[in-house]
Amino acid sequence: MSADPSATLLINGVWQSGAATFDVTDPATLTVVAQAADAGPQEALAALAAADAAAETWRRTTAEERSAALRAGAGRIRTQADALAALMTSENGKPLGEARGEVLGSARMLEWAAEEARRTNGRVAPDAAGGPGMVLRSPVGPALAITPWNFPASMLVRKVGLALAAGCPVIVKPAEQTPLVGTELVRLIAEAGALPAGVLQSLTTTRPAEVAGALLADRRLRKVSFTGSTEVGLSLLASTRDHLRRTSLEMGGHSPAIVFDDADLPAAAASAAAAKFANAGQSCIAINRLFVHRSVHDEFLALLLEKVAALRLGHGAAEGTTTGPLIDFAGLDKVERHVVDAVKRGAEVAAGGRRWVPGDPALTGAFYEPTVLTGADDTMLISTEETFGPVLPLYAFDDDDEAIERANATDYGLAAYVFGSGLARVWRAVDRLSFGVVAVNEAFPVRPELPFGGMKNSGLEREGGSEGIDAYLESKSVAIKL
Ligand code: TXE
Repeated sequence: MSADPSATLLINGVWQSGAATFDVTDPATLTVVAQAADAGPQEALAALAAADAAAETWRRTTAEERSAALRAGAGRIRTQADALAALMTSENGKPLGEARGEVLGSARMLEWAAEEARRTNGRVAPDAAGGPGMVLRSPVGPALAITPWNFPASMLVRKVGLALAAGCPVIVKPAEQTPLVGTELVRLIAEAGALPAGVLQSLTTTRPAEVAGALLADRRLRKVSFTGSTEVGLSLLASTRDHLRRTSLEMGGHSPAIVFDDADLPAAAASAAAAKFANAGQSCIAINRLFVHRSVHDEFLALLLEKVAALRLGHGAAEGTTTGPLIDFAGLDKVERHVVDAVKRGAEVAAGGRRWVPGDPALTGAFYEPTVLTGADDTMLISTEETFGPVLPLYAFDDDDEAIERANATDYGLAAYVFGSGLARVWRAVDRLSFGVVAVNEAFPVRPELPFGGMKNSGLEREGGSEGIDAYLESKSVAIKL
């Protein structure tokens, strides 16, 4: 990066500050921690021209060279993990330990992409009509990666790794709330891998619709990969009406968890708490609806409440903090609305249920107490909409089919969780749940080796696994007559 810390635009190999800047704030204290460059359509089109010019060079780079570049980037991320985590906490608010875990997870994803870079080979089909057929695979071309604020490192690195591994230049557009760690990751990956100008670029902006709009209107952009709200995701898909292009969407979820009566209850309670309250519940795979078999409901609840009582709100950088603030007050209002609605309709607050009032007057951010509700029913707002906050409603169920049916009763289909020990019973649930990712007795089902993505309104395409790289490759069939 240049000496100017607000030079957060990387365009054609040069770090630039752009015509204007914007403030980046610490969501725990609402103080300004840095400035970032505010790109507009002009910078976006300059980046696209550079990506287009670099596409052939990057495509011709050998798979082995691309793999080595990505591995070098992963190594650099590992050595800088503490600094990257601190940067993430300063703009996102999550506890340092979680931030560090995310950074190291990002390095693992990049290492996976480095391996996959060497496996983009096609295949030879058997002879027909006098000769063999061949399937060649080639990069789709310049890609745009639009990423959210909740996992500002892993979402960005996953897209960058898979795009570069496939041979596509990529322009990243990090969320306006969290431009710093994304920009630093771009710098580390570009430098460590000695990437040619235009292969990896970054655009920070407060005008995402204008910046993305300029790129989407241009047919040189061949791929868009987006993680964020359903509304924006669908608008990106609509933009392909005039310029058909490959589109990957990951648009949130409304994850159910089912706790069978033969589950290891202490382990299930610990996993459920972890899968709900990490990142203050602001995760697309956070458990939003927890179905517990009626015969173990009270015992499970007591175990869960012990875990929740151990959570500590505070500044993410403070020792002992397990739960930071929500990203902003709009997020807090939604959480509050959902809890008030649930209580009005008969749910009971078993823990939390209100804004947190910190002892430290510097903590002016949007804090909400980790909350557990019991007696929830399927009509409450909390049951029908993604809350995106630290609220866990419990629903009692009597038989397995009922639990599975209620779990599937959502337009989302990203992640689901099953806790139980009887293989046949667990397997039946896994088979019948309509979700792209199913966690069995596991709190964190994201692994580089596994495709990640949703069914139904949760998205299109997958990231991770060999499917992740397929999303950046075209196939070309060659029919040969000898
Ligand atoms: O998302 P946005 P927001 C859900 C969650 C959350 C809600 C709103 O429920 O409460 O969405 O969050 C860029 N064209 N998730 O407002 O606006 C934006 O700059 C192109 C789920 O933060 O979708 C950012 O980089 N891009 C989720 C990214 O889109 C646009 C993660 C996400 O922002 C754009 C985050 C436009 N018109 C929120 N408008 C998950 N799946 O984990 C915005 N952006």
